[in-house]
Amino acid sequence: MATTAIRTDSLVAAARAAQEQWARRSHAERAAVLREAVRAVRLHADAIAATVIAETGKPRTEAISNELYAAADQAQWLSRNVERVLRDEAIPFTQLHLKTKRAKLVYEPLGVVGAITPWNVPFAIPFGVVATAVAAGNGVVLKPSEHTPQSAQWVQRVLEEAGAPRGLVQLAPSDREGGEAVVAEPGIAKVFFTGSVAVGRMVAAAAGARGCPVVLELGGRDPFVVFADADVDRAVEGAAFASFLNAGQACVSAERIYVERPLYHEFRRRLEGFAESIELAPLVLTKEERRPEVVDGPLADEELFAPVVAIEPFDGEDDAVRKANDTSFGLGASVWTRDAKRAERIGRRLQAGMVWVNDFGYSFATGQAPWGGTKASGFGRTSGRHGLYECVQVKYLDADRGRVKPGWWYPYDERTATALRNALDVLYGDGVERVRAAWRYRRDLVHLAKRSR
Ligand code: TXE
Repeated sequence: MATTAIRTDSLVAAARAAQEQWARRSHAERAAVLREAVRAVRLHADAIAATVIAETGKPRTEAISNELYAAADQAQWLSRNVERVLRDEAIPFTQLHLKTKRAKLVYEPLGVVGAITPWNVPFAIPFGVVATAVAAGNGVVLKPSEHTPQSAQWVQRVLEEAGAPRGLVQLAPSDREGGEAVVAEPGIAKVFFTGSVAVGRMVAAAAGARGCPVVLELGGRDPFVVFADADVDRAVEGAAFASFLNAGQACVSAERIYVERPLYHEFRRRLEGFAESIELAPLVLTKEERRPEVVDGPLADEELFAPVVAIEPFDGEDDAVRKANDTSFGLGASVWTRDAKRAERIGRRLQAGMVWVNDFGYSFATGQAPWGGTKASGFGRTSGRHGLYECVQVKYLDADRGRVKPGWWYPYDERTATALRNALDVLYGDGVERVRAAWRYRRDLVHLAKRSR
């Protein structure tokens, strides 16, 4: 622990040294680095995919679609949008008594942040968190999973090759103690944790003990709700993909399928048939060879993280929503129906951070979509403008020339208190009521105006 703690301290110091000059670069200069990062991801695409496959064994298709596409899209979106999202924002003043005010919101980097990431998506998840934090002007100490340290090295290499200052992205020792040290390190301004609920809560408690904010991207038990009017071919293939992608080792994998009763038996039979055609990679940590399994629901309210999906029928929209929400988790969800109004109606009722319609999970590989959950699945967001907002602190910056003195300053007296009371009806009254108050209290307004000189 002592060794890790010393290294973490020096990692933070090195990241801060780079971050101080990085924070002075313009949004446009930072965006240019993110644009270069897209090129670097493509340049090293095959090597990155090979590293991910070597460390996780995932199929090449998933190493490309779920890792490279997600990273390239994240960097491209950041390069095109970081300036728009984080540029200074003028505050409009419509209040009569503040019409001489000028102020703006400025979005300031946090300094050096910590990222702690899991083994199941070992390049795209750390890349997305780190690229967003860097785009916002921060330095990052990345603590990858102990099972996939090589994939994480590509994150540092791609961003440095793209022009991020050397040292801006530091790699912490990948063991558990490395994670604990990042959380405990006073120089870490915020921790972005992606992982299991149990560890996420420990991290949040440890960070909270020193007043350090966190974003928690935790586990899920996603519902997959199929109405009888759905496109059955698409829903069956979608269910297979959502349930067995990465051999079920995906935070948003479908773990509960609910099918409207008239379609239930046909859907289950076809899903089981389709599942027989799917070859799965061995589980990452145990190397266990598993076949896709469709079992009777409901199961216990625990994240399965395996190629197993529970299926059961439902009767009507309320029953579907009740069953889908009957879990402590709330990460993703999907609704399958040809009725767009119903899809939105159900989607609004599902307790989840992300609801896909006649599709699953694709927004992970889109830079514009926020990613994250609710309930036990965590809080805060990575990706998109909400992900950028998590990486800054917003400051209200005034710019008053000091020519008008507020009427409510000292000296206090009854005359002024009464004038202020009456001015309330003038400033916040509606329509005619406001005009009448202005006439009735015109001497009070003159009194306040004289005090403001
Ligand atoms: O998680 P763990 P894993 C979730 C997924 C599943 C888990 C799988 O749902 O629950 O991640 O990944 C480090 N202090 N998501 O097994 O064990 C550990 O070394 C500090 C959700 O890796 O929680 C690793 O780097 N750090 C996600 C990281 O924490 C500690 C998408 C996660 O480890 C630590 C993908 C400690 N005490 C997977 N103990 C989403 N919601 O988007 C361990 N670590």
